Amino acid sequence: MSTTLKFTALLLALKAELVAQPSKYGSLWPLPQKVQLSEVSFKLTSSSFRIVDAKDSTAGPSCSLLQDAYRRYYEYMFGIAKRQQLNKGRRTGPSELTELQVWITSPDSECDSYPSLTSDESCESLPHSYHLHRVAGIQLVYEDEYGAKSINSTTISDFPRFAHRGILLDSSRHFLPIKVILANLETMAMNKINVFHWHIVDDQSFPYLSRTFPQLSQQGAYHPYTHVYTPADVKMVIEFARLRGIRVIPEFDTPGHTQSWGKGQPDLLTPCYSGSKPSGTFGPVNPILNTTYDFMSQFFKEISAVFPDAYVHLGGDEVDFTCWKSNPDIQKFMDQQGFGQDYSKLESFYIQKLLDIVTTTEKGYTIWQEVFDNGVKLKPDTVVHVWIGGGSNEEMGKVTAAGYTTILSAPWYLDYISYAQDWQKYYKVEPLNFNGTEAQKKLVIGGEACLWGEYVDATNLTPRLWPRASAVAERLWSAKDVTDINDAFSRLSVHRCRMVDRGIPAEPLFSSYCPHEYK
Ligand code: CP6
Repeated sequence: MSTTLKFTALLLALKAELVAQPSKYGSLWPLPQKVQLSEVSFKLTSSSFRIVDAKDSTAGPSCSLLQDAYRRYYEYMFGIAKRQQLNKGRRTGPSELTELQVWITSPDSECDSYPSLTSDESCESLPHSYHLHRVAGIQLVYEDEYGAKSINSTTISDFPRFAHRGILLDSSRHFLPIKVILANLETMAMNKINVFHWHIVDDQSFPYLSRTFPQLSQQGAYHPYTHVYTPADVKMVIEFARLRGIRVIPEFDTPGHTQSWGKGQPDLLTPCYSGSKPSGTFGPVNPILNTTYDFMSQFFKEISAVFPDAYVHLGGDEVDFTCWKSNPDIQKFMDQQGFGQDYSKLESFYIQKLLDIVTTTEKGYTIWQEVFDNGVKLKPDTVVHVWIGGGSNEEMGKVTAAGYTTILSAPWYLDYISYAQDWQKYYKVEPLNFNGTEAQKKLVIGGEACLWGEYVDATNLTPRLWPRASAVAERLWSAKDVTDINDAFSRLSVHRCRMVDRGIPAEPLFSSYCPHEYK
């Protein structure tokens, strides 16, 4: 193609992107399952408006999760500063909305529990008794040019299409300060993302401070004090997430991706050989030593106590066989076991033993797809995480045909960037677009956007993630037929400005402006 031709094509592409009609759904994101708008509007003022427990609510003042949420949502609506300006004596006008009654119908006991795969995330909102659910209610509030706030009477009936809507953050390639993690949990809640997949350790560093094996982070973290997550840090992340309906699923990836583990745990990794001598380098976890499994038992016993979610992610991806092949002790073991030269059998041998260990901790587990591909025997409730091959619909067919629950990440690698509106590519993915029965499709519990950390740290994580991950959030929450890309562009543009307003540096979708930018 000639340069001029290319240039014309680019200009055409840019022109085609300039479509910004306001959506009749304003800035709702992700779009609720059912929305009935009306023209009837009410004024909202910080001095008169209150969020209160409805008379018959099963959750009351003792539910700190809920009271905390009321306070947060009030702040989203009016800001912190305005809270001081209480104006008790003022009479309220006839078209003023003074109360949001929140009527919780699930058992009160759920208030102190952790969110789970089976948590009820549905909600109804009725005019006059606005039923606040996480974000939708707040998104209906709009401002006039003087900053006065109103809300239109709206009926919403909402529930998620998929139960598992996650984001993977990688705190090993670069350490992510707690502040950054919390800010992104807050943003996940704004987007109804309900799983934080914490890829906490990897080859490059081991920032998790283990009580049982403190030498792992002492030796394996980038810095033993400043670049670690202490037990108190981890607790804070889990509680911050819980209050926002977000599960924290930690990933401790083995037997590959474990270079940093070897620094503080001698003999855990396989010594690689150069000819007949150890070369001084190490490979994956050593699968032929009993000490390996003693270590894993103790380690995962701790992990299962520290992380309350019913699942842990055990990794199992990208195991490089070169080092195992070089090691004479491993070769001998392969012969004894009758594995021949099939190193995926050795990998399966390891994973099988690991899964048995983790089963004794009463946790469910998630594994990357290679573990399934290698034919490892899995518990029926194992979640298989599909990440290879962009579209990857074939793999989804295979995994679900074998009866396993699955989550999709292959089309949602947000660490890849391009000079384009790539959110549209993520938005257009249809997770159930594979050949299979209805029963198979039911096994797809959701998906995750992955932000691997090689090129990402505290300086650029947030704008790289948002609003691109918002596209994935709507795909996983909203109805299957919510596919209008122009309507999505319009709503997402405003949603992105809402994130910016709340201090989250979400990047722009395209040439545009936000009303509050220069405040
Ligand atoms: N780290 C770990 C990674 C990746 C995986 N696991 C990865 C592989 C390929 C791409 C992006 C990320 N960086 N532990 C694979 C699940 Cl393209």
